[in-house]
This record gives sequence, structure tokens and C-alpha cells, in this order.
Amino acid sequence: MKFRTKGQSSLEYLMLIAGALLVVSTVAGLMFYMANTAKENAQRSIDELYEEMGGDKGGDKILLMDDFESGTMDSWAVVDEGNKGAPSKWRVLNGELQQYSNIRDGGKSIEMHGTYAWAGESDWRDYTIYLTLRSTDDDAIGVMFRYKNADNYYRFSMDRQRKYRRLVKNVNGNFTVLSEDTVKYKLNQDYLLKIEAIGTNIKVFLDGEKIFDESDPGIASGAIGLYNWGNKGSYFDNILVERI
Ligand SMILES: [Ca+2]
Ligand SMILES: [Ca+2]
Repeated sequence: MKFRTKGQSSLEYLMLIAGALLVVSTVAGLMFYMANTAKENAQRSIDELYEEMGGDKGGDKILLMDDFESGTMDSWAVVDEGNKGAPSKWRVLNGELQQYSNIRDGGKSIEMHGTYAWAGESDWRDYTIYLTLRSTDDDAIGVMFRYKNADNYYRFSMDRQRKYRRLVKNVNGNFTVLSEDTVKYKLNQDYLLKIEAIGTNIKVFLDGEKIFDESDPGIASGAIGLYNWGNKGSYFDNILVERI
């Protein structure tokens, strides 16, 4: 009888400890999850979206890949066009490419000359660009493609303060808007941007959602560029350019 009572209380004691451990580990796990969930979700969705969108991250179709884990931006050439807040300040920080100057022009036209870092070849024709970008400032950030030179390229950009997402072409220095809407991007959020250029067709996807689908014969081939205007909190990472 005494033994049985002792056994029961030991069992209850063990169950109490087990219960307490369960609560502690659950709380600790929840705290860890809450601390890391944003980053993990971003990374997980990036990997998933690469796969969903057909990026194989390997093989002979890869034209360019840069995750900036090397700590350098040696593959990229910087061009500053804005005359206010110049020069640009590009650097690799914590495995991301960052631009942290407010370099810009007057911002009175769709030209929106800021700064960009470009890489690639002028004969790249049909390709898909994948990358992640994030802005902690509220001005323009985006990507140029089929970049021949400073006067010939396409550019997708989005500006939170001015409330636009916009696809433009620059042919011989003359800018034309091909597509535009008024959606504001979220501050400090990693976006997965995918741009597909096949022949005259250009598609822009943001986090897997197709936002622009245009046909334009303006520029047939060219490199890519990472662009921003008046944006001292521009971050770029996980650049993948895949030949189609
Ligand atoms: Ca990286
Ligand atoms: Ca700014």
C-alpha cells in the first residue's frame, strides 16, 4: 500500500516534470519561431518559387548567378546618373548587395535617373531573371534588362512614395511607359522578382503573381542591371539569369 502510493506520487511527479518541460520547450520553440519566421518564410518561399517557376539553378542554361556570399560585387559595374545625393554607395553587406545613398535626379519625368549596377552580355536575348529585392527606404527600386548601354534598355521599377510599379523602355534615350499600376510595395519585405523576356514578349512576376505582360519589339538583347532612385535602403540578392 505504501509502495503503491509512493509509486503513484513518483509517476505524478514525473508527469509534472514532463508537462513542465513540454510547456517550456513549446514556449521556447514559439519564441524561436517568432524570431526567425520572417527570414525562414522568405527563404522558403524563394526556394519554392524558384522551383514553381522552373528555375533549376544549375546546368548550362545559367548565364549569371550571384548570391553575394563572396563578399564582393566584382561582376558588377556601377553607373551613377542622378546628380542629387551623388555619388552612389554600393557595398556587399551580410551576403546581400546594398546601395545606401539617396542618389537621384529631379524626379520630374519617367526617366528617374538614379544609380545602377549592371552585369552580363549585350547578346543575351531570351532569358529569365530571378532575384530578391527589399527596400527600407520608400523610393524606387527595380531591375533593368536587355541593357545595351545607358540609352537603351527595359526597366521594371516600383516606388512606394510615388505609388507606382512600372515597366518602361529607354530607346536612344527616349523613355516610354509600357505598363503601369499604382500598387505600393511593402517596406522591408523581401520580394521575389521574376522577369521573363522571350522575343518581343515581356512578363513581370512579383512573388509569383504575374503583374505585367507586354509585347514590345524595342530592344532584342542585352545585359541586366540592379536599379534604384533616391533609395538609400536598397537590397538585392539571389540573382539568377537563365537562358530560355
Ligand atoms: Ca546572399
Ligand atoms: Ca529616399
